[in-house]
Amino acid sequence: MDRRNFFKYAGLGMAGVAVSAVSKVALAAIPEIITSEVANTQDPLYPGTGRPYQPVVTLNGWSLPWKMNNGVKEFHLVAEPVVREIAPGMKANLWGYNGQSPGPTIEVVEGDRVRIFVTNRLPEKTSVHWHGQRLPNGMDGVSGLTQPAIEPGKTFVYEFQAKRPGTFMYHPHADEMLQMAMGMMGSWITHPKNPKFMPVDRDFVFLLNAYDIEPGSFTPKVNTMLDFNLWTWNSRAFPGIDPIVVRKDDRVRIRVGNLTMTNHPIHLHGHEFEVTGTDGGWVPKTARWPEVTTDVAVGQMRAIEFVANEPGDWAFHCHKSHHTMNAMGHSFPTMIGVKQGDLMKKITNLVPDYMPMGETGMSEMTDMSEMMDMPLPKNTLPMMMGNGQFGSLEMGGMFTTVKVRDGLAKNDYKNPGDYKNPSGTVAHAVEMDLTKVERQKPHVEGELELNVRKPINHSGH
Ligand SMILES: [Cu+2]
Repeated sequence: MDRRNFFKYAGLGMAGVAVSAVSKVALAAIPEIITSEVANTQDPLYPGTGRPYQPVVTLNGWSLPWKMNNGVKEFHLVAEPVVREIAPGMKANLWGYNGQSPGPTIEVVEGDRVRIFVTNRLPEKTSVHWHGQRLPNGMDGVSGLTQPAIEPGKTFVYEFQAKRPGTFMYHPHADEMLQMAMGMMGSWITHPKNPKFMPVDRDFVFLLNAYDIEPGSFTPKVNTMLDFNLWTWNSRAFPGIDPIVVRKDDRVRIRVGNLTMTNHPIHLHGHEFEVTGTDGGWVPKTARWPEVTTDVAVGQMRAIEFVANEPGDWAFHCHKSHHTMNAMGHSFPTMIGVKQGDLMKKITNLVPDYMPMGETGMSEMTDMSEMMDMPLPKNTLPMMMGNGQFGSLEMGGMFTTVKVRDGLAKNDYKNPGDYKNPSGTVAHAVEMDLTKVERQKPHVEGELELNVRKPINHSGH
């Protein structure tokens, strides 16, 4: 795509994407660098050149425009430090591509000859591995093994044919634990040559990623192996994750790739889906079975498909419950049923930071932070946040909604707001004459021992 065509796209909803100033002399032969500063979901990028395909929508992201050069699709990725918002109220110093983490989605068609320029603006060397692709060994992007690393300030070029249609990822294979912990990754879609192969009405893609950022700081701890405290989709935590908006009766595909260090059982409410694609390609119809949860293991891709025939705001989330929590305190002691009474006043006289919590459950945490009784450290997110039309969702992290609505336009991905439930279809309180609630008394052995813990201690996540 040339610059003129790109601006044509800009008028079609690619707002927020900008061509950055690059020396035209130095880079005369290679595509301009296109970057985005915003982290909201952009409209799909319909191909203006090359073979036709049905584009994907990147959740909280966008697709990278290309330039055709003698029949070769040319892209330009720039590895660079970026400042990203994880959710309103929290920013992070990450590394990514073209202004974003994850980088922009690359979309090509089966059989396309693809040339990708990779410029390194990081303070250390890098490489790009094209996860899942069939390609010549020397294009596989494993620094040291298949190529020399790309030194800071240098540009390398990768070239191969996109042989197999499907869902792929890209990420560094140089200092990869650090570089992925800093957010370097992106999605890659190879569309089938025949646009009528397994057609869907809406096709979404995102990557599962995770960060360990101490409340009050901005840079991920890069040596964390398992105890991450921010579980994100495309580097966003709920309520920073956009809803997946679909029209009633649309056939919907959602492609998920996992570049965290643990598995994620991804769960959809209100519908059954089938896993139609894996890293290995498309699943034949006879080999599919219905699911409402699919586990996406580390380094795997899954494409799920369903017909969105039930209107509503349906929860869509990782089913590991601590992955739908944000940074605050996973290390609190369980206080359910521990009578605290006016103990708090007495203790705060001695230990000003002490805050008892969780006597009736964790919900009171959300209520407390709302009442501003609980000031958060700077630059972090409440453990559970996000409000719906019926109150607090008590969720964070890997959570969003699939919003199924009647009568949306074909290309309308705008948030339609809260679902208006038909009358008589919402769970509600009933008035009944029942005896007073009697709970079993908890079993307590011996004397209670009091351990004072401060909620701002975040070690051991
Ligand atoms: Cu998870």
